[in-house]
Amino acid sequence: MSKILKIRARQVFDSRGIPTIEAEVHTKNLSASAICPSGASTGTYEAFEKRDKNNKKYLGKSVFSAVNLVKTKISKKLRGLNIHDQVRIDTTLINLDGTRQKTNLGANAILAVSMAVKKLSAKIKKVPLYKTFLIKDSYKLPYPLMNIINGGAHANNGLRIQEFMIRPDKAKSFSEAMRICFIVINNLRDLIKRKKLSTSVGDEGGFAPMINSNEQALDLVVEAIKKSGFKNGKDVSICLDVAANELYKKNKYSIHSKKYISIDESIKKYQKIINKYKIKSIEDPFAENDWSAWSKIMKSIKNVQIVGDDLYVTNLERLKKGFLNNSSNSILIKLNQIGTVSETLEVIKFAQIIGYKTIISHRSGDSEDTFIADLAVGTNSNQIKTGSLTRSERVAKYNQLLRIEEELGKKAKMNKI
Ligand code: 2PG
Ligand code: MG
Repeated sequence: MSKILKIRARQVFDSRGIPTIEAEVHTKNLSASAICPSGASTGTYEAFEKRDKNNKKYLGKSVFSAVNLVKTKISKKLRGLNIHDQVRIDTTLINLDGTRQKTNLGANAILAVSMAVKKLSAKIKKVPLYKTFLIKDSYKLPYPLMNIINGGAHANNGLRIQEFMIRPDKAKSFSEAMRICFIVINNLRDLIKRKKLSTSVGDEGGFAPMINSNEQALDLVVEAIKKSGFKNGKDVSICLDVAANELYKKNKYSIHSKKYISIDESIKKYQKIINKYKIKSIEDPFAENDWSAWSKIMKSIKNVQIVGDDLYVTNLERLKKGFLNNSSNSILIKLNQIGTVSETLEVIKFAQIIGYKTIISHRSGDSEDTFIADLAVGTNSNQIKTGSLTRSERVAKYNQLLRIEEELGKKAKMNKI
């Protein structure tokens, strides 16, 4: 048994230049560290992110109090525990905090420690991280959902939908999936250039041209897929994250234009773009509390992956409610929405039992930490959403998946979409 000796922590920065926390867990001879990510379009029911609201030196965004809690209270409490007993460690953290949304210690403090513990346990056992989650053999690689045009809260271009993604459905291997996305993205860059629009990128590495209609963005993506020699809806599919929390007011939505319209009208418009652009997946089509809208869209739209992100916030209780309500057929998984590795794994297990697709996701504020790449393989998750093929914090996850693919060699199989 290897016992936890101490835990260090420090304030570092995420990919948006905003402070975040890095925890470093030590046993006698070894240590491992992890960095907590952070979202922009967050759900109300997410676990609490602790920031020093009154510290004006960092515009209220520093995380020094969370860092201190790790170095003092958390380090003291976990000292002596078996590094390989992740459930006991996470339960100790949950109890030490004692609140529903982890408001005392902050989910950022707790998660950084929880992830670092997991990494150190793997390091001590001398096994790759992906081999320490749920799957013991037959590892499968996830299909990438690449966010190639950024809008909503991730860009300032006026696009209502937050993420326009591509998924290389026909790829036979992960490296082939990367190649397909690479070609489409390069063609998209040329198209945007030719239209004399900016090729600068948003928070998740996708282009953020100054256009403001969803259809304009969708036309660009379709054209890029075609120009690359692929068939839209067959070789490559278009997937969306609407992030509808941001587009909701008094039972109405402004998803398709600036005008707020009813749920029924919104569904009709969804149906139209699904048919026209052969869209295969829609995340957060409606707001986090609008359960009836979710079951309505599930009833009226078939053969489309409906993904709950802000709806579930990687929370087992909310997932159970969604299952009973027939809200979706898929769930987005974000570690920091719930705050510990163990709780995240519980949610993934349950989702897979009820037949939901699991999609492991980054946050818009992310880092060089590649934990989620291993998590996706180690849980046989169907897809991974981690931005475009630009910005190192996004590419780092894809590169880690390429390493895992290489290590698995002939055994590396793609998952079901
Ligand atoms: C989302 C995420 C990640 P954020 O809505 O799915 O793409 O965005 O991290 O800003 O919540
Ligand atoms: Mg989302």
